[in-house]
Amino acid sequence: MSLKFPIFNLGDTTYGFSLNDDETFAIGGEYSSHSIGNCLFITDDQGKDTFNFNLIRQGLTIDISLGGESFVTDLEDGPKAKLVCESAIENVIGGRAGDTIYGNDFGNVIIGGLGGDDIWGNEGADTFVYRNVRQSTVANHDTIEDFQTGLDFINLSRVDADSTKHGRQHFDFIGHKNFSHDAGELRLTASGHLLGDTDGDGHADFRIDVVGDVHKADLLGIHL
Ligand SMILES: [Ca+2]
Ligand SMILES: [Ca+2]
Ligand SMILES: [Ca+2]
Ligand SMILES: [Ca+2]
Repeated sequence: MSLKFPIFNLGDTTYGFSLNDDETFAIGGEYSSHSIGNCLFITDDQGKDTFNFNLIRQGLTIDISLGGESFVTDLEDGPKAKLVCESAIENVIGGRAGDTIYGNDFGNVIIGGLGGDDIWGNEGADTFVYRNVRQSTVANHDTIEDFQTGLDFINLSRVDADSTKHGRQHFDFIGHKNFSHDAGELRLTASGHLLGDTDGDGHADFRIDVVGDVHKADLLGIHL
């Protein structure tokens, strides 16, 4: 039994989701509904649209491909509700725990959020956006599973790379060199680990694992 709940929206729409008392998905804000059964279909062919899960504290599987399903992955009895994409959603903001995120064939903007996220951009020119170093720490790092150099980007322009100075500083990219105890250095290991030292102690505080070739030209918002 699933409830069909089509929503047609012109323009750029952000769909925000939260969990209600029954731990089922509910759409927040003006789309709020607490009577959703176990399945919510999103139909939205217009504009650049975003699924925003940043209020969700449980791990999610998020799939914005056509027919893709999104649901909380760590509920004890399995997903009690899910979202189904019936048309193009362009962008994703993940939840606060470790999520598995699948983009679609369009160019997507994907923010994994807190937690160690496994992210696939799929086809199209995708941009993986980081807003602070807490989004991908050494202990809980993201993995970008299908990076395409020259097509996809990792955008670090909003990250404060130096915790020893006021305001926001961009990372200084040092290639394959070792850290020199200078806060704000970003290095790339031979195995595709992007490592950032934000406090200058010579140890990484920020880490993104990238599967596939990645070069400095693929990184936005850093000093080369
Ligand atoms: Ca894509
Ligand atoms: Ca996350
Ligand atoms: Ca993350
Ligand atoms: Ca700073």
